[in-house]
Amino acid sequence: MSRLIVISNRVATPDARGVTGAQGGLAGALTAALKDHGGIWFGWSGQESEEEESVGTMQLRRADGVTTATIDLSPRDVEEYYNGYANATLWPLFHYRLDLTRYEVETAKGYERVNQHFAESVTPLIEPEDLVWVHDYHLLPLGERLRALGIANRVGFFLHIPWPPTRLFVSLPDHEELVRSLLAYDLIGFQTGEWRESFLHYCREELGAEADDATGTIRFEGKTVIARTYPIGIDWEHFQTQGRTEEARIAEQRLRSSTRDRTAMIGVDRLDYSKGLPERIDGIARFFDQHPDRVRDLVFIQIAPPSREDVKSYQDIRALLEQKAGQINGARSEVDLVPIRYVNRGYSHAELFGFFRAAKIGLVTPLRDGMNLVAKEYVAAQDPEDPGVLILSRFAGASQQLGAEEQGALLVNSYSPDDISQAIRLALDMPLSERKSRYEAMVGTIREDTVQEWTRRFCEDLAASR
Ligand code: ADQ
Repeated sequence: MSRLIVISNRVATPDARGVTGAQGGLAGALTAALKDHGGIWFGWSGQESEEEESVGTMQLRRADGVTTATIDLSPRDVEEYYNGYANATLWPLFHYRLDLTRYEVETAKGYERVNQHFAESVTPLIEPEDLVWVHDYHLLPLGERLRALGIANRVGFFLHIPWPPTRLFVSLPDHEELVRSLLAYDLIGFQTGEWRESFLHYCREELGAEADDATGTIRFEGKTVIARTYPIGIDWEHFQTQGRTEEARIAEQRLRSSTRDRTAMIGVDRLDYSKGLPERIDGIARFFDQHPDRVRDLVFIQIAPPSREDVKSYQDIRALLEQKAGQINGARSEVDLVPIRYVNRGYSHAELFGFFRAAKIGLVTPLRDGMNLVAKEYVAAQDPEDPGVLILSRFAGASQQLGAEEQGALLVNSYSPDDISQAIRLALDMPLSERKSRYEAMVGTIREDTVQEWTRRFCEDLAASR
């Protein structure tokens, strides 16, 4: 078996592994794949160096059978590449938020510079037979940079977020250059058919490439690339193990005893405008307006740890959310009742399991999301004999797997307060038999299409890509 070189913006170093966040399942799965294949995980350490320029000092560490290699970035690189082009240009644009997308020549240059720096740093670590797997929007042009440095290996790329429709994507000044650079990969993976379709559409319409929908084969200027879908899943076994811990039991108990005879409804998200949090609060407010007699039936718990706090749009969303939650609580609270609990911190997966289990409604309403693993975790934490109801945005990649007609999740238009309000009412009143049948329609794919399966499929296809 070939060795595997994983390259991503951040690396789950041994001491940070499995703490919280997307890192949890993904880090576990990539670590397992690295153990099987042997190899190295390369990326940014998360540290800023003292130097003006990012210099090539690399930290190599080996623990639990996995080698990680990290570099520090200069403050300027962090500002231009990470806070700038990645998170203030590509992230909003790829989540269809042209209104928040900033186009700055300086940050675009910083992005190019750091990709070049990544390529130069990782190249000496790559051996001729290695499989190279690059992750996410921070590193779109990395494949081309590696090729320019003589890397002839099979190199694959996976995009964790949506690919935007062509009409939006062309607003990026260097859209063509970026896509041309992507065609240096052998295999490009997307979360869903919708994002893959948008990418093929761009290649066909804007580049004049030959792109076959059925096979995903793109031919352009003598190059052949394959675009496929690999919907990411959760680490089912690990999550269930977490669910059996004392920590999970205590968390479940805490939530149950503090909500008593009310139905707990839960939202768990990184604090990010793509997650539709203010719109969600508007939906809940609409529910209370339409059903004032039911204010006492429901407690909404929103867990949202801050993220990317150096980016202005993230500071704005936080302020807006606090204001909206405050308004409803001001208008609807009683001495013994606060309808919305808004918690600004992260929890372990064991605790989240407990909270999900105690909450009879899971409210997952992003405005746009590559996949959304919280939706899958919510279902995975339910008691099969008395499962809760998942309300899921039709704009999350996960809706394509979990939201078949009249089955699985209750799908909503996350921009519509009326839609959210109606789904909450349906969920509150849903009989056990329907809750069970909807749960059963979702749980099979979540149990089977795990993050391990996702890793295995991608690596297998990459190995077979030439
Ligand atoms: P994210 O945008 O971070 O990921 P998501 O898929 O929901 O979104 O993953 C979040 C992870 O973080 C989940 O495992 C969740 O449990 C965890 N998490 C969230 N809030 C937490 C909290 N308060 N405490 C602890 N853990 C918390 C990006 C894309 C997604 C895509 C993933 C994986 O935006 O669309 O599904 O990558 O590819």
